[in-house]
Amino acid sequence: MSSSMKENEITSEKIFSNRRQFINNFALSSAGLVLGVSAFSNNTKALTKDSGFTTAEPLSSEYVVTHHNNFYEFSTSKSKPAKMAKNFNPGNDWKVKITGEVEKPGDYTLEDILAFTQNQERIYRLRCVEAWSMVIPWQGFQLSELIAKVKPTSKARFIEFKTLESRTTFPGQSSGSLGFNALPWPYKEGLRMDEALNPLSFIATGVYGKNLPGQNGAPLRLIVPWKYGFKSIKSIVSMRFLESQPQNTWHKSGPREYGFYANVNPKVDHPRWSQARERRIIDESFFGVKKIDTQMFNGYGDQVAHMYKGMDLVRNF
Ligand SMILES: Nc1nc2c(c(=O)[nH]1)N[C@H]1C(S)=C(S)[C@@H](COP(=O)(O)O)O[C@H]1N2
Ligand SMILES: [Mo]
Repeated sequence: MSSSMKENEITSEKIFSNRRQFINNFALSSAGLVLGVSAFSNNTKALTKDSGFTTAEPLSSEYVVTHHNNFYEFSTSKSKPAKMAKNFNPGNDWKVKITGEVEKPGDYTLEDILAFTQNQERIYRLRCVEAWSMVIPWQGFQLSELIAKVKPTSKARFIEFKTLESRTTFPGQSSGSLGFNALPWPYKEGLRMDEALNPLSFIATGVYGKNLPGQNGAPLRLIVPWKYGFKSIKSIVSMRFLESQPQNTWHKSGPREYGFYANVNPKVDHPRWSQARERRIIDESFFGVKKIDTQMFNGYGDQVAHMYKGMDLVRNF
């Protein structure tokens, strides 16, 4: 097959994804445009299935996305992070320290990173391990673009991510505030290199067209939509490229309950609750929501199942 043909395929996918973005904005903008959506709906579905970069499902409202959060550095309450993050507005001088098995280690500012990555929108399902979910329009860039820039060595097989550690910014990191330490700080997460390079792996710098608010992990956070929400680490200050699998915070705090892989899997229950179904949160009626079936890999199997071929997903939960 000629390389020009490949190029054509890439171009047409870009056009399609912009078109889908247009469709989704269209769908949001006013009720009068419902007609436009149905005219394209067949197309939207086919493309959704192909790329996973968007979905035709109803979006969770901006209000719930920014007022029902898990961010234990602030608080273990879902509603408090939005209030407590009011003064947490990091800017473009935020630094991400990149170390380990890379040819180009260094302190990269958000401004540097934004200059060599392409801004995109991704509409993803987010499935929390606590069995609730949302559909969220993120803006940001594909993680693989950042990885390509820092040039991992042939030894790099995993990446460890860390969240900012600062008791002044994050009262939840002081044992005094809760009477106990909710988690071992700083919050850490990890991905295998092929997972990190998967086109679905995304770094969000915005949501609903605005800079990421503090409570959602300002100024940049990971989004890995086929994994439980706790993998999508917030307010990242470091990325370490490693030969061996790093420890992740939730696995460390409860190894029987939370694994390293944390792929969404309706057949593998949490020891204390079922993972077969989830509460889809769309608007402020947080608990008056419909329950839906949880999908394997959160519905992203076409994009990610190949990475786990031959792996025991019960043992590697
Ligand atoms: N640093 C950090 N990252 C975190 C968390 C956290 O407490 N601290 N919570 C995780 C969990 S459990 C979920 S479900 C998502 C929630 O993201 P959201 O508040 O933007 O919806 O963030 C994840 N990332
Ligand atoms: Mo979560």
